[in-house]
This record gives sequence, structure tokens and C-alpha cells, in this order.
Amino acid sequence: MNWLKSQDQCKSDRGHLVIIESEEEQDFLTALVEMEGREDKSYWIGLTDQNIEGDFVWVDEMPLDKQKTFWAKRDHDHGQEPDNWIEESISPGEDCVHLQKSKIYSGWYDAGCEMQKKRICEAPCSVHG
Ligand SMILES: [Ca+2]
Ligand SMILES: [Ca+2]
Repeated sequence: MNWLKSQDQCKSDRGHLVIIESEEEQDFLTALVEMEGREDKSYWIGLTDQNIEGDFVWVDEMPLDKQKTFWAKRDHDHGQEPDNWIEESISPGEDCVHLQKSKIYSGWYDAGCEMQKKRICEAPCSVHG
């Protein structure tokens, strides 16, 4: 699904797209993604700069802590995400973030919000007696 539909889908399960708050959480999710073993290991997370370009905010409206980011360094062209890639008639900019597992470097990439990807939802653990 696209990013917005992914978030709606998570909400309908009383959750939200995942908010990554620590290196442990990042490592945990990367390991899960790895275990799933798909070729295209790319999943929406709850981070976007749709409102103000370059100003990344989590889906709970908390701003991204710049000390706790896991942006990817791209292997093929030695680029650094987020790059808000703009190219006429191909990419109008990139405002939604996905976690991607690659052989060399796993991390966050900004991408077009309309791209179809899997998602990682997070929901509170409910305990009923
Ligand atoms: Ca952007
Ligand atoms: Ca990008």
C-alpha cells in the first residue's frame, strides 16, 4: 500500500506505523525484516516530512531526534539518505520513510509516498485478565 493507506491500516488495528526510538528497536526490526526473507525488503515506517520539507516528524507528531536516526548510506552511488530525490516526471520529491534491508547497509530511505510497500505496524500490548 502507499504510505497513508499503510498508516490507516495500522490505525484500524489500533496501532500506527512503527516509531523507532532506539538502536535496539532498529536492530530488532532489521532482524525481523531479514527473517522474512523477501527479495524486496522494504517497509514503511511512521516517519514523514510531508508537512515541512526536511522536517521529519513521527506519526505521533514527535519530531525526529537527530541523535537517533538510522538513515541509509546508499551502496550503488555512495549517496546519503534522505535525499528528497527530485527528477522531472519521475519523482516530485520524497516525503515518506521506509526501512530497507540491503546486503551492505540497512537503514531508512525517504521515498515517494505513493509507492506501494509493505509496512511495519506497532500497537500497544493489551493485557486482559
Ligand atoms: Ca522530503
Ligand atoms: Ca531517498
